[in-house]
Amino acid sequence: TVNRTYLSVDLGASSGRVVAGHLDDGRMVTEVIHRFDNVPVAVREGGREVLHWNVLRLYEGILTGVRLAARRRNVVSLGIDTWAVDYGLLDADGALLGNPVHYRDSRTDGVAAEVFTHLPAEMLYERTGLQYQPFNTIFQLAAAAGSAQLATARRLLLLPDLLGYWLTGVAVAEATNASTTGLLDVAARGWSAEILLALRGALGMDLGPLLPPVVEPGTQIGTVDVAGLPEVPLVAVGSHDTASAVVGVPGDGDFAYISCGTWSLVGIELAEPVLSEASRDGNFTNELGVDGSVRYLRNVMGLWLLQECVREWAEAGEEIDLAELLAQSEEVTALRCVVDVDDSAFLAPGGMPERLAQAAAEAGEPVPRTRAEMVRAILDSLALAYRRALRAASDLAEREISVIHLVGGGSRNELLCRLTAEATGLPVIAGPVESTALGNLLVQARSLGDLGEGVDLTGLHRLALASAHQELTRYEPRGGRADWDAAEARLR
Ligand code: LFR
Repeated sequence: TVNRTYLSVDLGASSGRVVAGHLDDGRMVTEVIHRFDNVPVAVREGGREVLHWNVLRLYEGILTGVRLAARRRNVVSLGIDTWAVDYGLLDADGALLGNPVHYRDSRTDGVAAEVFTHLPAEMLYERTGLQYQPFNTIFQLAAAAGSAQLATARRLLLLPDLLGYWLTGVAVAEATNASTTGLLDVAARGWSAEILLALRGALGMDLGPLLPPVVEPGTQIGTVDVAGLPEVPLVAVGSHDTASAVVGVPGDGDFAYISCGTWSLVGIELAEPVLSEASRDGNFTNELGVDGSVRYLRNVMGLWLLQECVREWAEAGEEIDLAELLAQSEEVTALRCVVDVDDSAFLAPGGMPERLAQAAAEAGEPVPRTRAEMVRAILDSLALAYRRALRAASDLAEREISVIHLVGGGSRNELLCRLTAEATGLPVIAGPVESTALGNLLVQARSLGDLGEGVDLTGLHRLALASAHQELTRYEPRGGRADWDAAEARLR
């Protein structure tokens, strides 16, 4: 099977990639075939500019990557994952109605509070297990209630499912991503009739007919049917990028994970959801994972804060060398300034250095004076937020955590990894960088029968370890926790 190549498509908030994988001696060997930028575009709609994804550009990047791979390899399957919650609407002819809206667009401002007056937050959490985020699909749809597009729509497809529909003509809703909509019953792993009915009553939105059947990861959705592309099965993977990233964690036993990219998703893998009041208060989510598992985690604002600062500085015409900036930030006094990175004030794009400075001032913290101090404040604050989230996950789910796996692009950030080990008092194993692609590829290989019989989720994690062990770095916790305790107390 050396020549059998699986292709993963992974779209992140700032870039997309097509990664090829093949099995060799019990390992998934990966190669990045094609990378392309993901640049959102603001376009006027009536009175205001709305932030959109450039979805055709993304689709074109996918086509290019698949063509490149097929020229050089024997491609046998394809799987797609992207960020969560966002969707496209199709009309009765199957044509896309408008460009999908970016979850960071302000159309959802104030909408959740309105929805909660009809569908209480407690009821929603009990059914869906989903964290509160202002951009959850349910709130985006409520913001779009009464729009011409929604009135015309006959199908609602989350982004990976939309791209999959374009490739195969088959419309489904993959379960892990559907669990981020706020419309899915977490126990039944299917659409919640109760929530759909309540929405119809309260907002006059009849979403039921728009929603395609839910499929679990591993299902073969259909065959790619696009001129010039190989006619291979499209496999439903954990189409929520975080679900694939968690499959790609090289963990064993009592591990926690931090999937660190634009967001940091901090949590553990569970067999059953935790739907307690305390869990809702802690804003922990029970998003679905592969093989019936639950991803019990919290969204931490992540490297978005750093990316936005760097973007802002670069746009002001400065030469920004991130490696140098990180090296300088190592020299800054530790925990000089910390802010609450989970503040939703940081969600929207633009003006990040000013917003961070303002948050520091309001919290009575010394405002960073240099770029290096700003970067250090971000990394210290992230590590503090990871520590808070992991403690809460452990308490709420009553589970021990003995090691942290930090995967994704952030695993390259040595300072962040070291600070995370220090803040939590736990060893941090960093890598792989492309855990999402790895998790995506492993689910495809298993679906095609290439992993043999009986490989469960634990087995997938072992394969992830076998595949990635050479690129893993271990950070031991050093120093006392007292400084971190004090910083945490300051934030409270
Ligand atoms: C990470 C991620 C998170 C989700 C956020 C928005 O890429 O998918 O899991 O909460 O993006 O979709």
